[in-house]
Amino acid sequence: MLIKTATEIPTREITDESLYLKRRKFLMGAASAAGAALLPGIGHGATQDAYRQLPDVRPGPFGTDEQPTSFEDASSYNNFYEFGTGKSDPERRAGSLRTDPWTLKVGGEVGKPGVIGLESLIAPHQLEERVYRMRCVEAWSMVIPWVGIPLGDLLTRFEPTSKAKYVSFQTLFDPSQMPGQRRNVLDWPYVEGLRIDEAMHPLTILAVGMYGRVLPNQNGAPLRLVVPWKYGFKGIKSIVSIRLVEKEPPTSWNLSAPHEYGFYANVNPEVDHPRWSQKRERRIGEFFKRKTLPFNGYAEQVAHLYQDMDLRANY
Ligand SMILES: Nc1nc2c(c(=O)[nH]1)N[C@H]1C(S)=C(S)[C@@H](COP(=O)(O)O)O[C@H]1N2
Ligand SMILES: [Mo]
Repeated sequence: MLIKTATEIPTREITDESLYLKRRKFLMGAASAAGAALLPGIGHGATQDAYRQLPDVRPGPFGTDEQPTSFEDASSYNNFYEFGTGKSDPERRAGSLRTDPWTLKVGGEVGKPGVIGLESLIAPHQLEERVYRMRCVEAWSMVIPWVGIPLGDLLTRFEPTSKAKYVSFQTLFDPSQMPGQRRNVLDWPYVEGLRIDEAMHPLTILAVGMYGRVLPNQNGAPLRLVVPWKYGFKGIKSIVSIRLVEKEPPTSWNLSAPHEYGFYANVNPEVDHPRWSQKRERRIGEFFKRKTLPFNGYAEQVAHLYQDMDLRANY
């Protein structure tokens, strides 16, 4: 008989199988949430439970104990120019993005380049929750419980070569799914970059969820970057390609307005944006402004990465 009784199945096999099934489910969840958003009357203001819960998430390091922003605010006040330039456009329009199946291409200066499905990309890793302070260059901030994996752990699997000095990221380009790409508000596709030590830093994560659930499309489903000591625009959404490269890669906001947005984009209350101060910020959901902290409060973890740099010149 080839059919094993339950007691004969080694524990490891059971774990792997159930993990596999749960992971399958989380990706299907992303698809059904996107589907629901296309139905009239659903999608706008969808509550948290419209999104599939992620299994096996453990608390990760570096979390803040500050009060998280409400899910409703975090999923309805967004920047995602692929779906329009207004803050409420992404929630209203991102239902047209298909997130399943999804593949990521990893290439450039790596020993093992590849194209990999989201499921296999995430499967070898333990999902972690990281409650991070986030701050937009427009001087508003949020606290978001992200679910993801350290970017460094993932990059290591592809075996970066000694020439890998930077990491370059690219968002999907498909105007049929991303109607904002029919207008030239940015040079599409959206691109971002990090220096290799920033990318490998344990604070830097690739997020697949928030609030314990799969990412809403408007927040960058199914895979987005989260770098909590930098302005929000570094957090590129709906990533399809990661390349390790030798030279500093172009970044979308620097390309569009080089005097306003630099490559580093570290949160720095001492360096004003040319059109407004960066000294304070409004936490979404609060009335009074609060002081902006250097590196968004993560100086202890990351200031050493920039010790020999003039952060006024390298903004
Ligand atoms: N592809 C893409 N990624 C993007 C953007 C965008 O327009 N397109 N906007 C950025 C900006 S300016 C911010 S503040 C954050 C907002 O992330 P959130 O909507 O999840 O808060 O996403 C960033 N990532
Ligand atoms: Mo932003």
